[in-house]
Amino acid sequence: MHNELKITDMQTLESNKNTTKESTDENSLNLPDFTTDSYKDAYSRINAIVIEGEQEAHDNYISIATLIPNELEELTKLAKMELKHKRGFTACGRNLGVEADMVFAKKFFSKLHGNFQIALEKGNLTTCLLIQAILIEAFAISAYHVYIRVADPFAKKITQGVVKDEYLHLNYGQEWLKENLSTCKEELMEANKVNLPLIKKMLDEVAEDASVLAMDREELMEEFMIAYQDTLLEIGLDNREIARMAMAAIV
Ligand code: PL3
Ligand code: FE2
Ligand code: FE2
Repeated sequence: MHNELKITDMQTLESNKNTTKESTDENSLNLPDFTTDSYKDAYSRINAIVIEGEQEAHDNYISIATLIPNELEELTKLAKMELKHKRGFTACGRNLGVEADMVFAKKFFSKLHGNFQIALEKGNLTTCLLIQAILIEAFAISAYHVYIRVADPFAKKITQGVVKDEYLHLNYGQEWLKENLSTCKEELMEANKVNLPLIKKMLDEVAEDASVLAMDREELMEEFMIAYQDTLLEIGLDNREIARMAMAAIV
């Protein structure tokens, strides 16, 4: 119950923030030219990353269900949303006449994908949830928020729908980790230490292409840290623990 309220509050906050930002952008006509070769070239990689990310997210929720069989129905629901997201972003690329560079995207996710697979094999549910439901979802949320402000009208509408779902996914992981914090804290910290630096690396890797789409690197980092820290606070970690975890990104 408390949880549902929280989602609503967050969305209200976020959408308020977006409205302000968006109207500023539109007023100043600050949107990029979506038809240039340089825009399309950058979009072919960014779009592929998002498509691959949504597909892997689907696969990861299905995999997580093998570790929590009594959550199969809920996790299948989350997984299905990811395929819908994938279809949405595929349409965004098609709409701009861009072919997604899927080879690039597979490589982009490979390290994180590998770590998820190892955790899955070992039955390390906490690590799987941290990677997919916290780190990847917070990354997606930050990217989509920034993208919505500078997207073409077609993609903007689709991304607005998607980002709402991503909060449900983040929330799913958050609630499980909150309920099990006493037994999963150590694994959570360790998994974070290994995987947060990968997210930071991925953000650095995508920054140049993102800037061609008028997405600012600092803004991406800021949005990521907001989603990440909020979630850790909800899980029940204190400020010192959160600071320690966040520090893993800079060392
Ligand atoms: C989980 O539901 C989805 C995971 C996707 C990961 C997305 C990473 C985003 C990288 C930066 C992309 C900017 C957004 C552009 C959208 C076409
Ligand atoms: Fe998604
Ligand atoms: Fe998601």
